[in-house]
Amino acid sequence: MPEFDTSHVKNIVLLGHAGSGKTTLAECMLFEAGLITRKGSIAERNTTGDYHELEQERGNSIFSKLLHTKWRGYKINIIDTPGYDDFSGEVISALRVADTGVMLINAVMGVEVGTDIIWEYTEQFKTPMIFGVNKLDDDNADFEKAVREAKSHFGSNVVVVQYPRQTGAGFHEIIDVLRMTMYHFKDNGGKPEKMAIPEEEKAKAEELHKELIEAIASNDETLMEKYFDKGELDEDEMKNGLKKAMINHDLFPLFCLSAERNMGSGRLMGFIDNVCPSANEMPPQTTQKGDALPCDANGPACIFIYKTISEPHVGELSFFKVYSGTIKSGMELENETTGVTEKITQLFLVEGNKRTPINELVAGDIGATLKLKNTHVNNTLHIKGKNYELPPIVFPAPNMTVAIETLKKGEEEKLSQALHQLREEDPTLLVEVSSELKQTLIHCQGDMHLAVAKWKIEHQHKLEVKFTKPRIAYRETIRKMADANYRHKKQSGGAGQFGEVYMRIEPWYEGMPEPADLNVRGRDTHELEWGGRLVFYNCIVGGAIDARFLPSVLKGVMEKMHNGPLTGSYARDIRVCVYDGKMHPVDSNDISFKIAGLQAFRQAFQQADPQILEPIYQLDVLCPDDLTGAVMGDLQSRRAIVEGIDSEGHFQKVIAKVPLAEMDGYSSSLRSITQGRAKFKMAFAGYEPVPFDLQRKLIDEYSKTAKEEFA
Ligand SMILES: Nc1nc2c(ncn2[C@@H]2O[C@H](COP(=O)(O)OP(=O)(O)O)[C@@H](O)[C@H]2O)c(=O)[nH]1
Ligand SMILES: [Mg+2]
Repeated sequence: MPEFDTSHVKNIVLLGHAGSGKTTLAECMLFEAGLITRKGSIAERNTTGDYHELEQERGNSIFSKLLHTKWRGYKINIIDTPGYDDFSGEVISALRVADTGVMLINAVMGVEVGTDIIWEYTEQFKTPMIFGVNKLDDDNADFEKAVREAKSHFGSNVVVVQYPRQTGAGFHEIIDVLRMTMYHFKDNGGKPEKMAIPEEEKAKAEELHKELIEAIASNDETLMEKYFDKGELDEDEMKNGLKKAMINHDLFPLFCLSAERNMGSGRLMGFIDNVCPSANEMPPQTTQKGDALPCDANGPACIFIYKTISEPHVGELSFFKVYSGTIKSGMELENETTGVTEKITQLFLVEGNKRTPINELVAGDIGATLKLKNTHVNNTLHIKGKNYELPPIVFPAPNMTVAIETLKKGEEEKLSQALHQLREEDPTLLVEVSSELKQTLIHCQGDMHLAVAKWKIEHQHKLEVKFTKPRIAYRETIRKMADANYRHKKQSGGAGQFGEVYMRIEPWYEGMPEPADLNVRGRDTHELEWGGRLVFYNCIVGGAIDARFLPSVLKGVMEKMHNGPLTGSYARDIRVCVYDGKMHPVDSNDISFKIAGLQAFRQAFQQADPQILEPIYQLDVLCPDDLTGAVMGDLQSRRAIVEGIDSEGHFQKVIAKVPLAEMDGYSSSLRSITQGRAKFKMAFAGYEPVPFDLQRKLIDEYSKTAKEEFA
């Protein structure tokens, strides 16, 4: 028998801006439940959550951590998450499997940008949410302001369940307006003493109690009737009403905490046990095919992998949630995504970096197994004979790209293995080996994310690397029509070479008319793998060149399209008409016509008002109102075109088009201009001509480095 059945398992995710106290609160929850005998702290670098060497070095969370606690007959799985937007992939995957979010608000700071950003994700998942106003022991804490801001940012559905009698050093009492009780804590927190609400607080407590009841009743007709009849709801009615409203994302109860002084976490856990939904009280998960998969321990076994780690002192683990059935060690499961059968040899309960073997896990629970060979994040595994596939976690697109290389030569293969491993653990980090740019690129979320990748490569893979600027994938094209002819002739001993080609080139565009003065005898359209087209016309009259030489001419043109005449970049959107030429009865051959084709094309290109194109990105920057000026000023220095400003929630959204070449280091520079209060998204928009000066500069740089292909 499992120790906890499905309805006694609660999955919560701790959320909030960095520094709001999530990791400290998790530590309280473990300590209060007696799972750890000493409460660790961030200052002493010994919390259960922030066990990773790098987290202890930096003093804040970077990875999401699975922990669990037991409170009054319930198991609470806790996923502690990092607060910085660079690590939002960890938050999103945690939200995918959690059934309730606990959002901490720092009572000193109020609602911060991280709170807002994370809130957006919780809205996508419609996760039932609780607020915890933390750090009420701080002398600068302002509870009323935190509540005001929470209501203004997240709506009047934020309802106060508790308020502090006093904040700052004197924070010892929490007044609970659901239970109409006061909790009094000793200096070092722990189990509070329950007391009657003192006379001078009664009016305020009554008023908040009424507000809470009305909020609950207004979301439920039956309760509304009862409330009208009796003028009151009892505790069970309130709990049930709250549970329903939380599941529907209609009410967000707010609690009081001092995680540092260990006050308030017991009551919060009691509320999680009794009011927050278990997985089987949430709407059933639907498969990709649209079938509902009820969260039932007796159903067919089905799990979803939400995270993988590979750490020296912890091992290689895959974390999963059981969506249906009961998973037992030794079970064989089919991976719907990769098609392989995997044996679950060991199941674990996880406590930060400690793992305890267990025999089984029921539907709704979260646990880990030794990393399965062909199983990755986002895979669904199920018993034989089913075809369940659960919707994948959609990770955020990258915001920043750098090129990476090893300091020592000959370690390329080791680097590629290290990057493969990094990618396996972190789906928000993308690796691209670009044959065009001849660079290995890392696409990531921001500079902090990159620093973590570098740390892992250096410490876990023992490789020294450096990051460099990624080259820009320029394109070349032409802006007017030009003609050229080229005769290739070589007659030095042995067999000679001869080929002559006349060619016209023009900018190609959709729907362009056929050439009026040429006799078109054949046409090929080549969709170029790097974008755009090459359209190749045979307009030869009177058999001036044999048709069998035309593929060689095309080959020569294509070679130059690959390696554009201006900067060696790919060329695009050109129509080539070959309309005349000469052959030699003996010396003409494929190579001669390829060379003639290439050189004629190169000459024509230079005459055709050639233009370098650069990649342009659509950029959206979200920032608070007071920062739009600074954000736009900075964008102007990057050749950006600001297209408008919109408001989005509590943010202003600056919308711009900006050349990729100007976006190097944008992540850190935006962070420093806005003190981390802004975020941005970028997406490729298209190619645009570079300004004249830049074109000159690029051509000069290229001509210094380019070697002539033909002596
Ligand atoms: N005064 C006070 N400090 C706290 C409280 N909770 C956390 N802290 C401190 O705030 C800092 C950030 O806490 P941490 O748990 O790492 O926050 P996280 O980034 O949300 O995980 C640490 O220095 C904690 O010691 C609290 O209730 N009161
Ligand atoms: Mg933390």
